[in-house]
Amino acid sequence: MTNLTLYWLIPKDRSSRVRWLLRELNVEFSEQQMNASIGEHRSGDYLNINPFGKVPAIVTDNLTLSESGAILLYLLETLDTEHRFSPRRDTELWPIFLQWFLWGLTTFESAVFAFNGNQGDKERANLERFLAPLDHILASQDYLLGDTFSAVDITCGYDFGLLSANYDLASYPAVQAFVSRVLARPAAKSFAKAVGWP
Ligand SMILES: N[C@@H](CCC(=O)N[C@@H](CS)C(=O)NCC(=O)O)C(=O)O
Repeated sequence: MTNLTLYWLIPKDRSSRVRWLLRELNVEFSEQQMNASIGEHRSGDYLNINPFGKVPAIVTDNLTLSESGAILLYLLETLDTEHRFSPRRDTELWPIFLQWFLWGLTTFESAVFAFNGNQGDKERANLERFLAPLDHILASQDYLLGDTFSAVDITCGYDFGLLSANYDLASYPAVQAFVSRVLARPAAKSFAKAVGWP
């Protein structure tokens, strides 16, 4: 893939997922940061890239694509040919990968955003219903798919990074260790810094 440009707004927006995977894949890319304060993403040329005025988006020589999940799946399909970050399609792990991938982009992401937006009892309870079973799962495995890091640890790791800025994970030690493990990866460095992870 040649001449990939990643469009983004602020260091912890969802472009972090894309940047993280691109770095894991060792792909060279350019970045185009837009000025959120003047609404650069909601006007002018960017609306030709994403008419909804949302980031992230990527532009390559022959493709324009938005939605962080779609971009990740596309990058995996085209660049992760050795399946270092996603299982082969003919294995039992593939549907489980999809389950976690979409859980991180929908169910869990909305619980985290709701909690970060309004740290009320209802939002906290909704979040903790996920953290308790997750802690149980991660007590016996290092990553969401098992022993091996994969792109679902990026979709969900992004959510955890955002959450960790507002929520003390100490009551969920296996989750806390997982977050620490994935955010310590060199490819996650700029995102970890943006969310204040030590
Ligand atoms: N489901 C989309 C969500 C995109 C989204 O809401 N992006 C935010 C930044 S993380 C955005 O563009 N906000 C600016 C705005 O809505 O004006 C994805 O995963 O890419």
